Amino acid sequence: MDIINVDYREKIPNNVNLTEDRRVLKALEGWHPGYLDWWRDMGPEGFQESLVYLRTAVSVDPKGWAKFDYVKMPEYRWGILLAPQEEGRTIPFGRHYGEPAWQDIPGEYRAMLRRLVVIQGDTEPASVEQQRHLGKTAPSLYDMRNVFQVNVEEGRHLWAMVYILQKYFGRDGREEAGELLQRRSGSADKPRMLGAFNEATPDWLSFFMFTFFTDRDGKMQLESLAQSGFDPLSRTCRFMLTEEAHHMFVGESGIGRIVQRTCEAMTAGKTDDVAQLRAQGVIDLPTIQRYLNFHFSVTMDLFGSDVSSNAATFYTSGLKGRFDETKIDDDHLLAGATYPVLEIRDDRLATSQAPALNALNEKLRDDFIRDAAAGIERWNKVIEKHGIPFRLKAPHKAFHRRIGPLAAAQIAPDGTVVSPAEWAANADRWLPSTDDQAFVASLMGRVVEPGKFANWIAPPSRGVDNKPADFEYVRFA
Ligand code: BYC
Ligand code: FE
Ligand code: FE
Repeated sequence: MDIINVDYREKIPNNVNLTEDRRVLKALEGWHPGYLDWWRDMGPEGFQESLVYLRTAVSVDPKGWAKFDYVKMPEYRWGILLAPQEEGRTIPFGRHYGEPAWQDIPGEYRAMLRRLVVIQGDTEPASVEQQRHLGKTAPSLYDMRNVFQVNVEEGRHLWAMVYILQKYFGRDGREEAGELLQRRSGSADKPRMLGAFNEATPDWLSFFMFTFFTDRDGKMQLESLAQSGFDPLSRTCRFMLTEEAHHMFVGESGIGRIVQRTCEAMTAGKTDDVAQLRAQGVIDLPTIQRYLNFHFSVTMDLFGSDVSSNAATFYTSGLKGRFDETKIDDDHLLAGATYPVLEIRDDRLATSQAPALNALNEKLRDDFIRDAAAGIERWNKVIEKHGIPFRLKAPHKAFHRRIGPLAAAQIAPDGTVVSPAEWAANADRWLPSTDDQAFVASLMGRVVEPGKFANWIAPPSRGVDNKPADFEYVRFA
């Protein structure tokens, strides 16, 4: 089979020659019904029979890999697509630097790699579970289609990890693949593995913040795993990244449109009075800032502890590299190198130098912050254009942490260590209050007329797949 174009007549579309890999095909076919049960139980509630205008990956050619059509989501073709194998690819970092990339997993690294793949895999269905009620309150058909697009692609990302588990990890892999369908976001007894994926995504402001920040952790982690010496993982992550770009677009443009609408109301009414703006049914900028603070901080935690021996081992072993590894000009071993990390000294944040190998989580967190900052500045451009003296801002990376040494203190958005009493007195200014949440919830109501948008969000500048503004992105059953 052609590596670039995918045969869609097959039950599981793929470019990994599944028809000739009977063992893996059988394992995947055995897993498929459970996946569909999970999708029906935990996927978008109330829209399983609707026709949704979705893109499906039909190739891994960067110039044209997707086709758009109306699909019922349970009939979506979740395929297994790996970026083409690079002739002569070598391991770009760690103690195996320069050796040919592995087509199979070295025995001594199996357990570690399995853990990385399971953690990656676990986040994908978790996000679908978190977003399952959003269709009911979509601000337009365009937005409804976008959340469903994100959902089916996160479903495909789960397939991508399950393929790796079933092909390369034998019985253990099959067990892990089963368990990925058992855990549930927010469950008390079988929660998802990482913190942010057990938080609720109850409204569209949260959804857009999630896709802007948390899907961007997905991007950074996938970029790091795309460097892996284990070539099949690298290739699968490289293709996932093409889809990831759309998820972050949904978040960035979604918040941008909310900010736009709020600024229009502020300009028209010549006011920044929160009560007045809320009475007009738009989301005031300070509330947007508090949601930003929350999603930024839970995403900070996803990078793990600032100093981590796991991270050092993943790197040295050649399993997980750095963001842009091949573009960095150093020894790719980090021998003797150091990296600044934060600690709390005399009730203040202070910097100390850690071995760079152990500080790889912190480095990726910093890379993420730079990547996110550019998007935040694009939101600020909208505010600036309206002549409004307010700027959105990422909080300090130490703010509101639950993971790593900074979790031991209470830290304000500006990075000041505060007492529990000060925290309690200010928490409602720094994070969404119950009042904010109730207000945002009160705005959520479904808008289904083609071309119409809820009052709190501006229309997008262009449609999906160049469709006109009043295109019927979802047809209800
Ligand atoms: N919550 O040594 P440490 C995506 C655990 S998102 C709960 O610092 P390490 C997506 C940690 O597991 C990308 N637990 O950890 C986005 C460890 O547990 P054990 C997902 C946490 O290993 C949107 C212990 O604490 N992919 O794709 O250096 C929609 C000690 O920590 C958390 C990946 O993350 C947390 N936040 O780093 C859909 C890539 N943080 O071993 C999808 C794969 C840490 O003591 N994962 N812990 O039981 C990794 O690279 C690493 O596992 C981590 C953690 C960076 C997550
Ligand atoms: Fe994903
Ligand atoms: Fe994503």
